[in-house]
Amino acid sequence: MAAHIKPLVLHAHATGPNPIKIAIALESLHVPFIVKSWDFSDDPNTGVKGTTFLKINENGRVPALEDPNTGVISWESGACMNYVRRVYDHGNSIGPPGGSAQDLVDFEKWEYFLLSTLGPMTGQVNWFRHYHSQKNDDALQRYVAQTYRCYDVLEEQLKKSDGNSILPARVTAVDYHFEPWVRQYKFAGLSLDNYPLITKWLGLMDCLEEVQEAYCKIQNCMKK
Ligand SMILES: N[C@@H](CCC(=O)N[C@@H](CS)C(=O)NCC(=O)O)C(=O)O
Repeated sequence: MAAHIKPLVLHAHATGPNPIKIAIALESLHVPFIVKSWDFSDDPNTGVKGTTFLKINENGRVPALEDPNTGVISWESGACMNYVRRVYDHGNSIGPPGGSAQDLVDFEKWEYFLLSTLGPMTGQVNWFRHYHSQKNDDALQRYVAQTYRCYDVLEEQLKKSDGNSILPARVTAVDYHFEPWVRQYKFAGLSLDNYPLITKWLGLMDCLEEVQEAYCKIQNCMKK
């Protein structure tokens, strides 16, 4: 990517999976960016629910992405990802591999499946397992079952590429959306024992340079 691009600002959190997707995409496209770290509090200066951050994203969640080259501010990881693709993926290296109406829908359906279903179900598992103030086993079991149901759907889809990528043709931004959420399976108390293709896919994803660089950048930032 051309050196004249001013670094974008990715607003992130130490462990939250949603900002990592955007870091992976930016790394993949060689778009320069810096990471600004927030906590989940309402502290006016450091928290996503504080006055400073709410001026960037009134929904009080990361990621948010500021682009000084265009003046555009995006939030919601799906909107951030699609902004990055529209503005910086000139060669369509991470977008839909084909141009037919079906190709575009195939890209979007898997993207939305992660954004609306696998991600939120896993998030609820994490919430009821680790953070909810009272034990609520019914809720936990409900979200565990829903997340495994999503894993079943993903495992089936991965048969089309023998576990190499979610869309059969090649790795795309869809894989970037899924990676940080599936990577959390152990933290969520889940098992991949019944999912050999998800296991293979996750191993391949973790070897990608853009994935390694993205985690490294976010973690380095957090150490500062
Ligand atoms: N649908 C949003 C979800 C964003 C989200 O929930 N981000 C988490 C971090 S991964 C967050 O900011 N949580 C703060 C909180 O729950 O207070 C997206 O895809 O960007």
